Amino acid sequence: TVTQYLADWRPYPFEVTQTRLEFDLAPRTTRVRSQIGFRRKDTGDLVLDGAGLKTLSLAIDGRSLDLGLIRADQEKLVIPAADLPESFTFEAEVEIDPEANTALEGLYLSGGIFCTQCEAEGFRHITWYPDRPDVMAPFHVTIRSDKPVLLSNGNPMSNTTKEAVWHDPWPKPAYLFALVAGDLVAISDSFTTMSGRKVALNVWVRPGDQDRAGYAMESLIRSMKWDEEAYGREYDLDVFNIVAVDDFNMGAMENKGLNIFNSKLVLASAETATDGDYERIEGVIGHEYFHNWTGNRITCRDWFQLCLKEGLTVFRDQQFTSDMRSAAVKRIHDVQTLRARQFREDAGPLAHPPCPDHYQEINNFYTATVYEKGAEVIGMLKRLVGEAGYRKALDLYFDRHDGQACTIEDWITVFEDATGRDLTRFKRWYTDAGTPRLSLSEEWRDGTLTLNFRQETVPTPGQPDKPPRVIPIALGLIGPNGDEVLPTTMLEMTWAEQSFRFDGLGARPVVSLLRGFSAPVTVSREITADEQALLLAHDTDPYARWQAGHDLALDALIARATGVTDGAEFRHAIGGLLADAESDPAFAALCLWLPGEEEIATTIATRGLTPDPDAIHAAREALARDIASAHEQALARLYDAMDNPGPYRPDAEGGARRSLRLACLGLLSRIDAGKRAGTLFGAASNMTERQGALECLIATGKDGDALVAFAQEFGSNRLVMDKWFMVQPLRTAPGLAVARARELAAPPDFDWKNPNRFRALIGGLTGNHAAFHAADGSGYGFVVDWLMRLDPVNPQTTARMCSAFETWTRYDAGRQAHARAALSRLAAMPGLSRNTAEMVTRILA
Ligand code: B3K
Ligand code: ZN
Repeated sequence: TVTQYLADWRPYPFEVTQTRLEFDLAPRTTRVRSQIGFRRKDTGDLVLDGAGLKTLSLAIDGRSLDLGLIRADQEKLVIPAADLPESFTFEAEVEIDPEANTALEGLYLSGGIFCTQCEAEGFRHITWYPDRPDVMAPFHVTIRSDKPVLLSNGNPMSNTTKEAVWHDPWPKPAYLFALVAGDLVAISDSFTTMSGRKVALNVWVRPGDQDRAGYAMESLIRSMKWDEEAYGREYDLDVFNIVAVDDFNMGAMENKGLNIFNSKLVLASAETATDGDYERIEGVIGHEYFHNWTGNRITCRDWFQLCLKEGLTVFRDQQFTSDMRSAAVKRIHDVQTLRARQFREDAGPLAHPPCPDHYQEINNFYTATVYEKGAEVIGMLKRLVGEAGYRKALDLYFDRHDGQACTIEDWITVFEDATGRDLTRFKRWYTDAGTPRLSLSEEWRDGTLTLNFRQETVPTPGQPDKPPRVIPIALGLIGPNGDEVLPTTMLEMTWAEQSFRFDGLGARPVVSLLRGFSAPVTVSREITADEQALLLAHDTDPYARWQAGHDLALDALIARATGVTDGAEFRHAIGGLLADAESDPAFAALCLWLPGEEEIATTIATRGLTPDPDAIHAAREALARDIASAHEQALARLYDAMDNPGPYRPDAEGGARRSLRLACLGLLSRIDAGKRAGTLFGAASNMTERQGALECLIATGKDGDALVAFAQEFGSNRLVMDKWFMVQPLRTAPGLAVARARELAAPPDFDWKNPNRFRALIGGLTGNHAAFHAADGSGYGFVVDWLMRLDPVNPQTTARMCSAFETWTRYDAGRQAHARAALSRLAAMPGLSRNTAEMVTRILA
């Protein structure tokens, strides 16, 4: 395996003036003819990438080239500089086999639909090309096929039966190329941009799925409007196409003018999709659309800069969702995801900075760190330069870099130039891995509160030294009577230790720390349960309020799991919360969902102890039961009050009521033997409540009839059946879950080559903390068996799922031995893909 280093990046010595492609599609033998115009910019050979191609002919300006120039082992074609004029046309004819392409990279078939996935390095599976993001060119594409709908990037030029021609005038790198050919139908609409251009919009789905594509279309229109209003960015082609396919390695892809989506992020109806599904659809439609400016018009110079487009585009989709729904709820959700996925990554063997400087397989770096931490870093930048500074910087970014392939360095420079700030030290957030730990100690004397902060980041793989970072600390002060005595104030910490003083205070206040989660750090501070309860009751910052309740719950759970005391304070605090729940159902729901077992384990590990998955599970169950018994009446009353009469609407208000209802149901199920869940499962007319009730029934072991009924009703809908495959391993009591997963994995229903189905079942089990980490190693063994089966078929999805093991060293010796044995078995598999090999090696290192 070859490691790629940022330090080795060199500009490509040629410019591509025009790319012409002709496809004759056939499942086993697709012909691709290319004509690529090159112009020399610098000295050097012409090096092209190609992988798994059957090359039929190569030529320069019509002169045939010797096929011996192909270095198949390196997946390169090298044409010596001496054989090349200043400007020339390179031509190739190759044959590829889409049907055999189970890796879903390049051109492949998904249920009879030809489609492509080229990011990061898929285009080299289609034809010979400089497959790197800094080589940009306009594309001219001809597709010949019997399929009725033939699509590519850009604008349609001509479209006769069996042949379509597309032209994309905007220079783009090959990773943004896309082609689709299939028996598809569209729901169509249009959008008039702010300068008055009318754009045709289509969402293409399989015949029969049209009635579930409406929400995707509405989301697209909202995204286009929002990007004009919030960023002044307008769409730039005559058409915008979205296509839904069933087999896809991730969520969706921002190909220029032709976004390709995993069908689960397009198709939704009240009966088949949950509130969470709707919110994700809106967010991802937005995300891919926003890439048109942040990713496509301005792209990345190399893949080390991936977070230039991903961090920024995630940040933009987060802003979009907060504007469309509830900003407070969105922020809390984002913090939850960041902690669950990114902090965990940052604390283990896979830790890497948002801007890594080396990799073996770039597809392994589409991570929570590059995406979610990349977005947090932009949030901090925005806090530091302020709303107006941010807007100015972004305008300059689009102005200065439109049409270019850029670096993080360019991005930071734009902020420096627009605001006059020196951001040299801030850049560490991009280059340093690890989550800083922020400690606070307080001194109180004569009306003066002194806050002493310390920051520290523990070493991560390859980065032993961690200099201090610039940390924006937003805080407020809450007086003992609940009044806010200091509104949100932004402190800027730049040193390892730093103190801040607040004078003239009457009584000692409680610090509402890290408001809005102003920096991605962990916090350690002395705070009593009473002070947390005060913040939970009175903090004016919704995130900080929620965090106070959450910390109270976490402390209660950890005390139980490690055998200390019980969480009486949290139980009491819940009482106050329930009394006031109807005024803000979304907030109450967020507080009622107890911290998950994985988060409890992480927190215990951070405190230097060894988490015991069984004890954690038992503690969480016991606390939930206690809360349910102590507040049964209030919970039951709220559960009834949060009924949603009238037609289902996937908006924030309805979603808030349903999530509170389900949070109450989850607690009540622990003491009513699943009675309410059974009733709701039978009566609910929307999937949110349906699935919520089903999960409760599975957890209480009362699921037999419901699962049969569910499968009968939805057996022919693969997206809904993915839920059926997911909730069983996820919610079954830990002692029974592995056996259940094994049963579900038996043929013929487990269509494991479909990534959604594989992730549903195997990912469902890895999400069941105490089951995956079963003391006898059965969870690890089962998962590795399946990873070994999938790897030869689909390396990308296999490699991603290896991250389930990234926490293995924090458990006890017995579990570690089982995990090591399972991982070693995977590592030793003959023919292991480069993707999975890199992941396992890093995890075992
Ligand atoms: N850019 C794609 C992800 C491509 C992943 C390649 N393994 C989707 C997105 O982030 O919008
Ligand atoms: Zn993206």
